[in-house]
Parts: sequence; structure tokens; C-alpha cells
Amino acid sequence: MAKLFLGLDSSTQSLSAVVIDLDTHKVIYEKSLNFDQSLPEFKTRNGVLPNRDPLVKHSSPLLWAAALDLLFAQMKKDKVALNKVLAVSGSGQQHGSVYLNEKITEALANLNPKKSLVENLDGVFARKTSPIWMDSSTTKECAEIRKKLGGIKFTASRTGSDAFERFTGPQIRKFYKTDLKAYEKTAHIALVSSFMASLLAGKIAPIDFGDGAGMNLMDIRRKNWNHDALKATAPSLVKKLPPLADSGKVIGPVSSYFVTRYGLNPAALATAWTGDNPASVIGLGLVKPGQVAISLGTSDTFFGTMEVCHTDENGEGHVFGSPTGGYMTLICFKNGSLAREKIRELYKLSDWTKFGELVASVPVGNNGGVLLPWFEAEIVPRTNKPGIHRFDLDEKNAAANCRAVFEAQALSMRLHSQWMAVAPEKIFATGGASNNPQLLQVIADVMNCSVLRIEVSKSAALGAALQAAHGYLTHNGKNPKWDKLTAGFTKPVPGSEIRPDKKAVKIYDKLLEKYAACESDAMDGI
Ligand code: XUL
Repeated sequence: MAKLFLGLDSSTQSLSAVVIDLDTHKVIYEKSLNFDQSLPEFKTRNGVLPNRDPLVKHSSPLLWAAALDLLFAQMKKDKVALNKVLAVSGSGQQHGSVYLNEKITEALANLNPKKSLVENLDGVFARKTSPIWMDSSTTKECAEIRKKLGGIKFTASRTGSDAFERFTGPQIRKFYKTDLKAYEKTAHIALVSSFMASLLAGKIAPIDFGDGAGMNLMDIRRKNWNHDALKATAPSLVKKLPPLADSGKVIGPVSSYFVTRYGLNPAALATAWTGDNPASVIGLGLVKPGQVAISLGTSDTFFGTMEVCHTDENGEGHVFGSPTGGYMTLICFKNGSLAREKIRELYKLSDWTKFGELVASVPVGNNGGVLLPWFEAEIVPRTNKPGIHRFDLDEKNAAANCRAVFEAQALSMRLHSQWMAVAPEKIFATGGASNNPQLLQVIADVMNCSVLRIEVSKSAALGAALQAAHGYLTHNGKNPKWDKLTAGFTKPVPGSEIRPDKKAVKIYDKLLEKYAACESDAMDGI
């Protein structure tokens, strides 16, 4: 008999579903729903609401709820055997927060299947919009929290990360400071992940250790709310937060809303969701310490698993709880595909093949030319002032600028991942830009290790489905092993291994120093 598990991923631009069959270890269904296209009435652009302030990036929690209805309707239409699903889990874009008033508990318990989720949620929000991870408007609040916690090093060693603009704590503090009345009316604060899990479970869901670590509020080692951090953030905060829990922990049966409306198995279990990055760790099969992956998407992320908690003294990288029990590290470079695409646009290149040809036409190391492509405020290195900085690089030379954006991104990855003290043996590359061989070659040469492509278009949703399976089995007294559970779902693309070139490695070892100096120079000037 099929053993089906459903994983959902509520990301910045889309909601995705992956259904796996644990009997055959196969993905049997995948679907993605783009917010801008499927729900234009919410008026988002790339999943974000327009705002005059370029540092403010919000989205709408109702949009995410509407997308959940649409995706379930689509699964029903596509005849997915929802009646055979044993458990549902999910992941969400990290850090984003949802502010709910005291009506939410009752609304969740009584979701009326004759109405849409949007109608059911009428009047439950204490704040209409949700700040998301792209928001960088809380520099002041970060400084206040960091100061109260004793500086960068201590903030990072307690909460897993320094105070970051997009992290939930600083966002909550800004809300408390700028709209005290609405803050006081807030009975529950959820993350995107726990908000979506609450809809599925029909009750307030816990926040898991993976996503909870992205708030600057959780004690990273003890995995409970840190009272100093709560105090430094806003008053009465502990009352507004749900409990913390293991990723994938069973909350209870799914809400009857999804059973009646879409035919979901009434015995299906709703489990705690996690963040998209922790979920991707599972989806990419990084279940053993020391395994590293890079996800080349809108932003680029560099992450891996870690047994013992080790935090970044400089406060650039993050440590989150891993759904596999230990820890995961993450460094997020905001200007990933965003910068690559901007350079492509700037030099009017019709496609990536042409871009790649130009990259290949310039010698490794770009004759010492360095570009800092911070089209948007950058997370690593941290700067709130977008800007394009060129060193020994002619703006008019399209080929050199194409090569420079790839080299800058790889060098930045190397420079800013040193604190992890993990020399990766192999890097698994995923995400849209991972099918760009020139980019992967630059990364292999800069990092001095092989890069292999993994083709999982929906690694977070797949990770979420596997998390549902793990939660279900654990709940039923089994002791599932992550390596066995994930086996077969993610394999490197045959023949995709790109090995480092010894000569290039040497050139980049040297260029790294210059790159680091250029970064400090640019940061000083900001
Ligand atoms: C991680 C981060 C992003 C979002 C993207 O810290 O901000 O990777 O999780 O959804």
C-alpha cells in the first residue's frame, strides 16, 4: 500500500507541493503556484508588496492562505490521492512574521469548509502585512538588541546569529516601537512556517528549532526562548509566542477543513513546519555532518550540517537547528541571481549561453579586476547601502564584468564561510543558476573542491515531505534513520561533477586577499 506524505513550501514567490511515496521512495507529484501570476489581486511583485521605502519588504499573510486553498484545489483537480496522505509538513521562507489577535484561536478551530481560508481569517490579524526576510529596515533595532545582549559575539553565541535586520526579533521590536497599539492587540506572533502549520492543524502551531533560530530569540544551545533576548526585544513577548518544538513534531490530526473541502485523509497528521533552508538540508540529503550545499537562487545560500554548535564570532553567518537533530550553518548572500541577472541586463545579453561565452573569454582572475555587485542591500558582507563597486575593472568591458560577478560571488562565499571551520570535500549545487557550468567552475576553483549538481527543483518541499514522514514514523514509535529515509530521493546529476583546476586554484588563493581588501575598502567608504 502506498505510504504518501505531503510537503509544502511557502517561499517568497510561490507555494509548492511535493508528494512522496515512502514505499517506492519516489516523488509522485510536484506542483508550484506562483503568487504574482495565480493571485494578482494581492498586487505583489515577486511575492513582495510595493513600498516607497526600498528597505521595507512586506508580503500578505492572506496571500499565503489563499495560495494554500488554490494549491489544494489544484491537487484535487490533478487527482492526487489526498485520501491516502498519512502526514503533512511544510517549510516557509524564514524570518517572516504574522501578527494575530485573540480571535485567531477560535477561527482556526472552526474553519468553515464552505468558505475560503481568506474568508475564514477575516478579522484575525493585528497587522495586515508581514515583514519578510528581504526587509532591511531594522538597523536601529538590531543595534539596540545587540547592545542589550552584550555585542555581536554574545548575540551570536546565544541566539545562533548576530541581530540581523530580517530576523524576527528586530522586526518585532520595530513593530512594538512604531505601532504600540497594534502590538498590544497582538495575541500571537507566528512565523510564516508556523502560520501555515496552524492553518493545516486548525490550532496555533509551535515554532520549530530550525525556523525558531532565525528570530534572535531562541537560545541556540538550550533550544528554548532566551529571556534576555525576549526582554531586549519587546515587553510581554513570551506570552505572544508559541512553544518551541522539534521540526516535524506531530501537532494533531489535520483540520477537518481540508478533509471536507479537498478530500484529505481525516487521519492525516499535521506536523510542525520548519524554515525553507532547514527543509532543504533534508531535501538535498545533507544528513551527515560536514556536507555542504549551495543554493543558487534569488539569493545564494551556502549551508551544511554541523554536529556541535559553533557560532560565527564576526556575526555574519548563522546557526539554525537542523531538522535532523543537530545544527545547520547558513550564510545568505542577498545578491545572488539578482546580481547575475542585473549584470546580464546591464550588458544587454540575450541569454546565459552568451553570458557564459563572455566569462570563458576572460582569463581566470580577471587580470586582477574585482567587482562588488551589491545591487540590493547585502547581507554578507553586511551593508545597507546598495552599490556597485569596481576595482581595476572597466565598466565598459562586458566580458570582464560578467566574469567579475561570478568571481566576486565565489570569493565572497570562500571568505565568509571560513568561520565554519569545515573544509568541504564536495559541494552540492542546486537552484536555478546551478545549471550554469561556468559559474560552477569558478566556484570549484575558488573553493578548491568538486562541485556536483543536484537536480531537485523543490528541495525545500521535498525536505518537508520527508519531515512529514519522519514525524509520522516517530509518532508511531518507530526510530526512523535520516539516511535511510532520504536515500534515493536526491542524487547528483550523473556526469555533473566539476573538478577544480590546480592553476586556477592558485590564482584565486592570491586574488582572495585583494578581494578581501576591496570589500573592506568599499565598506569603509559606505
Ligand atoms: C535565510 C534567508 C533566506 C530565506 C529565503 O536566512 O533569509 O534564505 O529563508 O526564503
